[in-house]
Amino acid sequence: MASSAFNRIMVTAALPYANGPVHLGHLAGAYLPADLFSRFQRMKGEDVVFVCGSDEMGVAIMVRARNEGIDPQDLVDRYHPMIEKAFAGFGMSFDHYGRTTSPIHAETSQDFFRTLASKDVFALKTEEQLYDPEAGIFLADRFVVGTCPSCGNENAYGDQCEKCGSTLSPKELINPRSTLSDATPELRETTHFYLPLGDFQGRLDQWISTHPEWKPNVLGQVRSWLNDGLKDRAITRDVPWGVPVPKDVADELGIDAEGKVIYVWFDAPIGYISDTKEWALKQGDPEAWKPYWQADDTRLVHFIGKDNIVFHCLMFPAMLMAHGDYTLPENVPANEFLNIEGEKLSTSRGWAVWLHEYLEDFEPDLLRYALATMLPETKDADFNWSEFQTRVNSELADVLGNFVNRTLTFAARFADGKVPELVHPSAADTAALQELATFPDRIGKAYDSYRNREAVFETMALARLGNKYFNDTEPWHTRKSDPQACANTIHVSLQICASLSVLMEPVLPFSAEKLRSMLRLDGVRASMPAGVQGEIGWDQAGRPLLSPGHELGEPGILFTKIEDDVIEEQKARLGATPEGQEEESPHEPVKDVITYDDFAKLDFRMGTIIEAEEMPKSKKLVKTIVDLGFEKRQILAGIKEHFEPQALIGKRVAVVANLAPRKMMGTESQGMILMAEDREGALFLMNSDGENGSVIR
Ligand code: B3M
Ligand code: ZN
Repeated sequence: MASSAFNRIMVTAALPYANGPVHLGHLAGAYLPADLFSRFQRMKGEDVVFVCGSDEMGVAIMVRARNEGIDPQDLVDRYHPMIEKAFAGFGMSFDHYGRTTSPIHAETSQDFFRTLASKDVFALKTEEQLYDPEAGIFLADRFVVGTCPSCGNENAYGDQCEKCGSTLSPKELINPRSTLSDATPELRETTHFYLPLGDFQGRLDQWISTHPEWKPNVLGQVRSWLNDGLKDRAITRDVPWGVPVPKDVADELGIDAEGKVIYVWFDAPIGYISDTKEWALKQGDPEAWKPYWQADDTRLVHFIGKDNIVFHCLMFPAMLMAHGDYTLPENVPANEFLNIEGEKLSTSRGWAVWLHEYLEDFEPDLLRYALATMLPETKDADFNWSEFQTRVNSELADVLGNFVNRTLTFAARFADGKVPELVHPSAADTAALQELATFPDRIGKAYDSYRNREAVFETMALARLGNKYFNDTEPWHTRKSDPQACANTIHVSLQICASLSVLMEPVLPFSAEKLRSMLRLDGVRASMPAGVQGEIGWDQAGRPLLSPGHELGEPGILFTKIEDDVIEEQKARLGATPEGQEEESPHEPVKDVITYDDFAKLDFRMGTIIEAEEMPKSKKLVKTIVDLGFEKRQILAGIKEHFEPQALIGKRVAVVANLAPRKMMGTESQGMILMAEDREGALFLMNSDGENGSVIR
């Protein structure tokens, strides 16, 4: 096995963007596979560090925050803890989960950038880009709208016209305007740093060819990029959110660093290194990260989804090569995509299973197991709730749970709750124990080579073996006819249970622990970081782990079956607005900028509603009389669905006092009552202590 040449394993899982909660697709693409691998390797006794963190930089975060009318920092502060919690709930065994807004990350990325600059790796290119003179920033593609040159759509984006689908560059737009200020953007010169990937083509090609064992889906993509020829990639951006380009580097090259940040796909993979540094600090050994990244005997493995292949197999390796101090990934076992109920996952349509929501309804192990059997390892795969139910009911409950339960119940009733001695084993007993001995290797080989579906299938095969053996030896008969044979069945079955409690640990960590407590089996090596270094590890799990006479714990139920209506409810949720995400609905965009003179034309006053009644025949209107101090006004307000007219009397309100009067349903309205409308459409009055007639400005 390749791992013998390595003395430590560095595992990374793609850093999720902190612009939304994590869902099933995330889990299937990178996190579950990475966790299965890390837990297995720790049980094997390998020295593993597994890191991940939130990706908090990048234009996507900035745009999302802008749409919500909040600061990017507030956006990531909302989602980072939510993501971290969902991962913890699923038992992701990270040694560290960081975030790319951390100071260590800024420093690490800037140092990396600086080193590459000092080695003259970067190319510089000066080009004209659209600049918003009012907002004072260069405009990312999505911040420019204008008329599409192909179809005349007046609201085409700088990168694409959503009407006719043509791909555009911001410069092609007719009458371009900035979405930030509505100003007409000007072309300004800006200089960007480029990573000349073409210069690395030969080395990358050569390196990739030393890895024929990589997954075909990964090699396929990489080969096609290489065949097309690698091109220079801009690795800086002129946007107000990101890791700043180091000023010293820019100064030396005579470039204005102001407003220039490092492109998110340059800093994000460096995030893995930053996370490892933070882990090392936590260990009290700040230098401890180094061998994991820089020693030749480190096995570096990146777990990602297929959309990240080019970055992890070409761009980041080129950066690592250029730097010179780093080791290259040993494998990048990318997964394909996971569909849900036969349809492409879509967060905007609510066609997703949110991890935090799942955890409110089910145990994490059930999904870990079911999903592991459906992972998109070689091609896109489909998750569906019925299959989830089948996996849980007919495999976890009927096979694994049932075997454990009947063994432990038999031991409690007919062996005094102790492990009986094995005396004169039958051929069946010996055969079962011999086969048991082969499982650590069978399951382990699959995990080690990223074949998780197979590993999980083999794990269940051990439970099947147990069940079959139990059935074949018929302890319910031998109990009377041949008590020693019955004792032997209980003995062997208990040994299989004990082995299972170790070998099922990567995929079913929570249930494995439950099972060990039913068996009162101690001394098992932990699969979590910094756990117990028990003497029973993966390689010991094939031999009898329980000594005769050992006292067992209470038998219990490992898995409960899931009823149909529970599954129906989950299916019905797909496509609906995700629960707990109401705060996600966007704030209304801020309207076009007005001048002070525009504003000064409006006359707002405080008033008190002194009369209010329903307008006959109107569904919406309430007729009010508002006392403005200097006069009383009749004002119609479309608020009947929100307020009981009676309840409005005496309420203080803000009024637009100089709105031209207009008739509604034959009745004149002489102004307008101002209200705050929240994102759910609820209305609130605007109150103040100022006397009636007070001017609001
Ligand atoms: N955040 C993209 C993604 O979530 C990106 C991954 C970074 S890994 C260094 O697909
Ligand atoms: Zn168009």
